[in-house]
Amino acid sequence: MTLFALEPEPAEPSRPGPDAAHVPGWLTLEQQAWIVDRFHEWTAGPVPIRAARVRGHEMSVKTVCLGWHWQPYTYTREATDVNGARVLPFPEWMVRLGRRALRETGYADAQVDAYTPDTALANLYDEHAHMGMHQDKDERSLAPIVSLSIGDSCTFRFGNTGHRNRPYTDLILGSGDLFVFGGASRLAYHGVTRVHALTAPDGCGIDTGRINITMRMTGLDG
Ligand code: MD6
Ligand code: FE
Repeated sequence: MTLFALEPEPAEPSRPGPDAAHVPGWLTLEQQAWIVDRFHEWTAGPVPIRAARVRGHEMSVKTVCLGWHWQPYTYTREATDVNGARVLPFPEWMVRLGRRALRETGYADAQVDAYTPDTALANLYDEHAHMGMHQDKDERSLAPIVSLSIGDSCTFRFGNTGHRNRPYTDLILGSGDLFVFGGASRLAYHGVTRVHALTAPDGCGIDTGRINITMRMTGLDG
């Protein structure tokens, strides 16, 4: 037996839909903990983390944004529904990470090179939070979305592009997992049905709760 037998297997992506990929354990614990440190900087930043209001109801998930501020149905540079401050810039390291995510899930070189995400939504879930089935369609660009999860695992429901009902696939997004949504899956309905409390691994940087970061290309300029 070599030492390699003791190393975790490099996870194979699973493909729950066309141009969609799930890579369990894509980030190391050290990378996860480093990103959690960045998350705390973002929430201390000019725009505090907040629950967005959708049709008059507060979401159970709290969100802080980078690059562009998302509020239901629009992106702006200033967080006009929070405190009016301009959001933090989109970090260069996240552009590189997004390109690596596309490369490692089989996207063609031209798509990898063209990928320049300019907004990230960092969501914080407590054990009771969830996200209803939705499409991500506030972006003008249909470039892929790259999703990173840290902390407690969740049940992620990945559906179809037509409507929010079956057929869908329920999968577990655990700490360090990568999920990429592009091409024919870019407008698939999806949601988070539940968070699995007390499942965050030691060393990931968060004891309880779940952080999900989605980077996107808005297709906006200015
Ligand atoms: C979440 N994610 O995982 C919520 N959207 O907490 C999303 O809504 C999402 O993970 C588009 C692509 C990937 C995602
Ligand atoms: Fe989404």
